[in-house]
Amino acid sequence: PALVPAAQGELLAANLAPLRRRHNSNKGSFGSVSIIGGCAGMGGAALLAGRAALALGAGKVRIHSLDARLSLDPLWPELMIAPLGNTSSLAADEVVAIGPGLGQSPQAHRILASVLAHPGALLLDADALNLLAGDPALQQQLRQRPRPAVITPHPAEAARLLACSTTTVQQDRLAAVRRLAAKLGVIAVLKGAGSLLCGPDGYYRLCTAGNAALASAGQGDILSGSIAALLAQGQDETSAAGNAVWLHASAGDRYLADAGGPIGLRASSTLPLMQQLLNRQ
Ligand code: NPW
Ligand code: AMP
Ligand code: MG
Repeated sequence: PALVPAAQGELLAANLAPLRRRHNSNKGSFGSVSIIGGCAGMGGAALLAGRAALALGAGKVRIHSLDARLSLDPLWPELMIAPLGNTSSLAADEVVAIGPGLGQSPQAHRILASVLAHPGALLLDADALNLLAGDPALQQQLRQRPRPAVITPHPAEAARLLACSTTTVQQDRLAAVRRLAAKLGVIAVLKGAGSLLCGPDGYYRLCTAGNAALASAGQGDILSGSIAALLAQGQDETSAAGNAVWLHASAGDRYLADAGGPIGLRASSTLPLMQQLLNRQ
């Protein structure tokens, strides 16, 4: 068991049983995900998040890319890719993950402001968090959401949101994640060695799995898509974030054991390891 309440000491294993599938289910049973990101030069981040959402079982995945040239993932043609339109095209019940490769342009800022009003499940990562850090009005909008969003900052993104240094975040990671969850009214995941999850009510858990094999470009984008997939399959925000963190970290541990060391795990190659863990539960 790798998700433990950090203080109380009671052990909690990841709970993936609700993801088992009925024999007569169909793709509509497993929800829709929209990934918003992928500006010029960072299309890969949105593709990684989209691939992760598909790989972890979302029924349908669409990438809304800021780069109009990105229209197909030839290796994963199952992914739908549309140029960024307006957010009225998002269905109320779909899961929206915004941020991977989003950039911080005025267009990105505008789309983030309108996406914060999305009534369905919402995840903010990467540049969505950087934009949020610079705009108290967006933070207020986030706090007022009836359904709390999930945010997944790495330590530098957390520091920007808290207006402190990365060192301060890392010196007391639990205090940092608690402050983030309370300040923004969200379920916050503070990523890095020993990822921490904290809800706005102060509930928190520590992930003891994971290792430096995961310290490579795109791993955060994989985590975002994975959380979105579990949300699309009906898990609540805390369960989806906790289970995806556990699957991702444990896939890193599986790689370390199989490869005999932490070097060389590409973010894309984490997905089959996560699929195995998910299906064998
Ligand atoms: P250092 O170097 O230690 O001072 P940024 P980003 C720190 C997209 N991507 N513990 C560390 O600082 C993303 O989606 C696109 C401590 C590090 O150098 C974003 O939209 C890809 N410190 C955009 O790029 C693949 C830690 O933060 C700095 C830490 C920018 O995101 C890559 C980097 O943070 C990427 O996902 C830790 N555990 N982790 C693509 N293929 O298209 C991070 N830091 O400046 O926010 O940049 O994370 O690369
Ligand atoms: P990002 O920095 O957004 O690409 O996210 C990196 C992902 O890899 C997060 O899920 C981190 O928790 C994970 N990760 C990176 N380095 C480590 C590490 N040394 N130990 C455990 N997990 C890590
Ligand atoms: Mg990231």
